[in-house]
Amino acid sequence: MSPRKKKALTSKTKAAPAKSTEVDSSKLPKTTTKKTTKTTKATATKGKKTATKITTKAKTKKAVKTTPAKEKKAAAKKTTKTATKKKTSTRPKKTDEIPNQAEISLGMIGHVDHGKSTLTQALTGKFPDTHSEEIRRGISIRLGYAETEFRECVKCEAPTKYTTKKVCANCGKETVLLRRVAFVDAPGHEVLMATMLSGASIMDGAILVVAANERVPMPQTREHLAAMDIIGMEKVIVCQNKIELVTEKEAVTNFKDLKKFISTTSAKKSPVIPISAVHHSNIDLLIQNIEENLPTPPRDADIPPQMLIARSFDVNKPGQSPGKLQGGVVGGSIIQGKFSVGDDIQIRPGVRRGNKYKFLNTKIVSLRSGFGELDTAHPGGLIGIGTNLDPALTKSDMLVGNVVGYSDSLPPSWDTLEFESHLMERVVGSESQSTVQNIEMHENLMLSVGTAKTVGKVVMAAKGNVAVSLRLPVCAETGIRIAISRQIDRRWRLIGWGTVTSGKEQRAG
Ligand SMILES: Nc1nc2c(ncn2[C@@H]2O[C@H](COP(=O)(O)OP(=O)(O)OP(=O)(O)O)[C@@H](O)[C@H]2O)c(=O)[nH]1
Ligand SMILES: [Mg+2]
Ligand SMILES: [Zn+2]
Repeated sequence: MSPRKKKALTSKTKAAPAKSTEVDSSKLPKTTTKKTTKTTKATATKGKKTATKITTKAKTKKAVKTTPAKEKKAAAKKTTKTATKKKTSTRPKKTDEIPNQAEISLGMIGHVDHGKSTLTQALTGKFPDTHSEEIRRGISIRLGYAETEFRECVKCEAPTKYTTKKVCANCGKETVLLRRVAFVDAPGHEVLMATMLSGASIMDGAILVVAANERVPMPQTREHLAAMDIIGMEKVIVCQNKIELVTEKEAVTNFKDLKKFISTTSAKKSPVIPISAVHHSNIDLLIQNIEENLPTPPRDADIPPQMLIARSFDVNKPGQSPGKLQGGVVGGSIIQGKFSVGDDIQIRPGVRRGNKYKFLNTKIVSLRSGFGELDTAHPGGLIGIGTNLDPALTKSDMLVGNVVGYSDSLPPSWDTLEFESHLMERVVGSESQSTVQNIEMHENLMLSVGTAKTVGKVVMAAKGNVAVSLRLPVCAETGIRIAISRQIDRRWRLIGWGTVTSGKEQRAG
């Protein structure tokens, strides 16, 4: 599958074009907050037993002690592999060869409360839940985002040599930059599946975080991994987290259960790394595994560029004088090609005018990544594009789900989308795992297409060929994969995927 096809999927909760399906965070069951407290308590009590074991630098070694024997062997094997690999490797790269942006975006996926945001923080130094509602509830609601540098100490051995720090904690030597990496932290709560799917469309690989102190698999462990299956993403590393909360025997049992579970999924070849995100244990081993198993995908800079919008803003302060007003900013992931300052761009499906949508035409005024300003931006991480659009059009994520490109090479925007449907056997995201029923005429489905999500009514359902009349148009190439969700017990559940075949194009606005 082409990278474009592989990545094409999905939607975003905050997407203005999908108000009807938006999750009202105030309706999230409060039990989660309780659960979080419980986990934290467990950390404080059970964790105490091992707290003496896992402190300071001895942490890593001690934590490795709790590592199931099998994995230890695997880790040892990996270490030797790196050592031999190094002879032929061109690394370490020189810092000045590395562009001023992340070169790969990795997703944090998995069941609620299993430690995705904590691991994002351990890897990047930034806790991704920054919104007051997220802090109050102790869960992620939006897609989180953070960037880091993977570095290595040329003096130390693997895995200790892998770090995100500029100075080696082991020997004090300055470390060398390997890669700039971005993390897209998905929320794990079951009602936020659409947001996870939106994030999945901009991931080049993923880390599945699974708590060692819960049974395997929990529903969203299954559902998030199913989403990876759907987009054909095999680049997954599994982290067995909260390892310090369980005994060695429990860790081994949980590890075996985890291996058994992933053996039935596309992550069957994925390494499983025992870690403790709160104690930063085995983070070096995880970085080593990411470096070895999740390489930067090959990119073709010469094909027409496309960016999936994941955020959009008005960066002006209230009361800004009109002369100083800055144009609207859109943030997203470039999935192919490259954009440069000065490019004329189009945004599809654009904005609503009466009962139609109108494409937006504008110019790239500036390009920015978390690492600084750019003249040209390539795939990898989130890129902010400054435009000369009226900022009222971009404020509050209004353009999330849109696609940016050149007017003569953007895919069509569809009012009705036709696709070949492939349904899963079971609704993996629910406890009951009920059987997935066939798609029926007139039923409502939610389609995740790139970062867009759109609800629509089925207007054709024959032998796996389905057409959905969309409430909000979506821009999509034929041949790409989309995720199909159905409302079951008032929750949108992933039921399968579709390959876009054709449709009815958006009426020109
Ligand atoms: N003991 C222990 N607790 C952890 C570990 N990692 C995370 N936690 C705790 O688990 C709880 C949930 O962690 P988060 O990182 O918010 O989990 P999450 O997967 O991002 O949750 P959602 O985004 O809401 O799905 C918090 O109380 C963390 O402190 C760990 O390695 N050990
Ligand atoms: Mg989180
Ligand atoms: Zn060192």
